[in-house]
Order: sequence, then structure tokens, then C-alpha cells
Amino acid sequence: MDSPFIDACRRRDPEYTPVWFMRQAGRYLPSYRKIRGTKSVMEIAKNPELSSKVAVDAARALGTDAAIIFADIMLPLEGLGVKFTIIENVGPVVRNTIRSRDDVDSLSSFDAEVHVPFVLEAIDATITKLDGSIPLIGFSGAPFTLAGYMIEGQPSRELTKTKSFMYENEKAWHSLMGKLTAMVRDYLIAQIRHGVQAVQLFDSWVGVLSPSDYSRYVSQYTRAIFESLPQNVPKIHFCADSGNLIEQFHAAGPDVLSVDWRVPIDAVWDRCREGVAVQGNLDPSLAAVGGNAMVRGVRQVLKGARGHRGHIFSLGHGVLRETEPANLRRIVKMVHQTRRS
Ligand code: 1CP
Repeated sequence: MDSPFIDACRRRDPEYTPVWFMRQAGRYLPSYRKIRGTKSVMEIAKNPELSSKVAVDAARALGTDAAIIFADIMLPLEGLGVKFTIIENVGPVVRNTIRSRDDVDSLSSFDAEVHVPFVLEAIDATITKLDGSIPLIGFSGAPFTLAGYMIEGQPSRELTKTKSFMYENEKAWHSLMGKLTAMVRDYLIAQIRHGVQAVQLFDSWVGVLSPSDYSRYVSQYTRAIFESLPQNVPKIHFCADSGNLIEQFHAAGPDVLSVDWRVPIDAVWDRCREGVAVQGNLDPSLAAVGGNAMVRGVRQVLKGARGHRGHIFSLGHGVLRETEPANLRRIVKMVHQTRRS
């Protein structure tokens, strides 16, 4: 497959800058809302026919250079015995939160073929539907972000309970991170076996950590995951609000760093001595606002990337629900029409 997206991940100069959006299949898109109807996110994710349709429809509606499998980061945790519900307008809520070493010890071990066969079937179906037109990105939540939901029990911005568990039960923390690392590896390797052409690790909330805590409690697990994946599949590391950790993410070994709008995009290449591809980083609010502010924002990101190898245009985080799909189509057009040199 000739793909500007894969070329950019590899820092080969594609003809034009590729673009895709995190949460491109979501509530802002009428075709998704129609399928979502009364079904939950999990019901769609567990139905390969529907989840592959949702993923492909979104990529086609926008004209993006990659599709992403429709799933949720929480999904594989069911295999470990985590009981949760995804609540409308809130997010994942876990019933059996992790409070002690015993809770960590009682987690089951994970086998993708046994616990999430529907994700793997959805990958097969999505690849068939895409028919070689664009690559499919697989993904997993990263151990820290998953541990955050398991310990907090609900979305949290400060992750205070998680930090307290990490500091006060250091052994149990490392045991939990070890189990999650094994799960993420198995999950991503199974996705790759089923044909995804790139993988993204979502460590959405790890930016709450200081550089020294990141290095003591998290970085070894991220590195172990990236090291265990086959070389021929590009690996993307995503985190929001984490300008303080860029060099450490880079050292963990991904091919692509996905950064948000709080850092100037050119600074990422500078800080990593051009040794990485960069994905991002338009403020999702600008995509929702549209008009001149959005156009200026897109130009600014493209200008920041000029002269650097390996740029994948994206938003700094997921598409906001109030975004008009036409705004995203306009971004895709602008990015594709802009000359790289
Ligand atoms: O239909 C709905 O109710 C909309 C909300 C939604 C969607 C579309 C949730 C609940 N999950 C999903 C699917 C999903 N989740 C996808 C596939 C869609 C696509 O990208 O096209 C992906 C990649 C995810 C990943 C995900 N889920 C992340 C990592 C990305 C990020 O935004 O940082 C996280 C943190 C989650 C947890 C989650 N699931 C749902 C929500 C609202 C949240 C976030 C909760 C929070 O703020 O903590």
C-alpha cells in the first residue's frame, strides 16, 4: 500500500501531509449518531459489522489518510476482570476499583483471542471494507492511563487517588503496571497480527506526573511495550498536556509523538533532534469554532512543521462533540493542498 500516513510515520517525505483525527468516529458525526441510536459504545465495539462500518464511514466522510479501529481503551480490561460501564457524558465508571495489593493480585491474565475476539474480527472486517485505500490504526490505552481509571473509578483530572496508590503501595503499583504492560503488549500484537498498519498508545493523562515520577513509575513500562512490538509497524505515542515530558516520551522509543496545542510543534522536532515524526497539534476548539480562527490555526501548525520531516496533521486531542463535520473536511482539504517545501 502506498500511504502518505505510513511514509510520514517513517519520516520519508510524502507528496502531501497526511491527516486524521482522534475520535473521528464520534457523536459529532450524523452517521455515527444514527448508528449509535440507543446502542452503547460497548455494544457497537462488540459488534464487528457495526464497529467496522463506523470506522470506515468516518474516514470516508472526512477524506482522512488513515482510519482507526472503533473500540475504547477500557475494552480489554474486561479480560482482567474489571467491571465498568461507559456513562453518557461522563466516561468510564469502574465498579471494582483497585484499592490494595490483593485487588491487583486477583486480576486475571489477558488473552486477546479469548477476551476480545470481536476487536480482532472488527479489524478483519474494517480492513476488508477499506480494501487497501488507507491504512488502519490499532490502539490501546497505556498502563498509566488505564491504571488511573481502575484506581479512581471514574474520570478525574488530578488523579490524586492514583498518585497516592503509586506512592504508598509502590510494590503493588509495579505489579499492576507489569500486568497492564503484559495485557497491552498481547493486545497490540494481536491487532498487528490481524493487519493493523500502525498502532497508537494512548497515555492520555500521564502529563499529570512530574518528570522524575514519570521516570520512576511509568517510563520503563512504555519502553517495554514499544520494544516488544515488531519494527515494521510504526508506533505512535499520544499524551495530552505533557510538554514537560517530550524528551522522556521520545526516549521510550515511539516512531511518532502525538502532542497537543500547548507546545509549538516545531519545538518537538528541536527537542528530539529531528529523531521522531510528530502528529498534531491543532487545538480541537479551533476545529469546533471554524471560520478564520480555524484557518489561521491550521496555517500556523503547517508553518511550524515546514522544513521538518515526518508530520502527520491532527488535532491535539479528540474531536469535540460540537464540531461541524464540514470544518474537518475543510481542514483535510487545506492540509492536502499545502505544499511541503
Ligand atoms: O458515543 C459516545 O458516547 C461518545 C464517547 C466515546 C467514544 C466515541 C467513548 C466514551 N468512547 C468512544 C470510542 C473511542 N474511545 C475511540 C474510537 C473512536 C475514534 O477515535 O474514531 C477511541 C480511540 C477511544 C479512546 C479513549 N477512550 C481514550 C483515549 C483517547 C483520549 O481521548 O484521550 C480515553 C481516555 C477513553 C475513555 C473514554 N471513553 C469515553 C469517554 C467519554 C472517555 C473519556 C473520559 C474522560 O474524560 O476521562
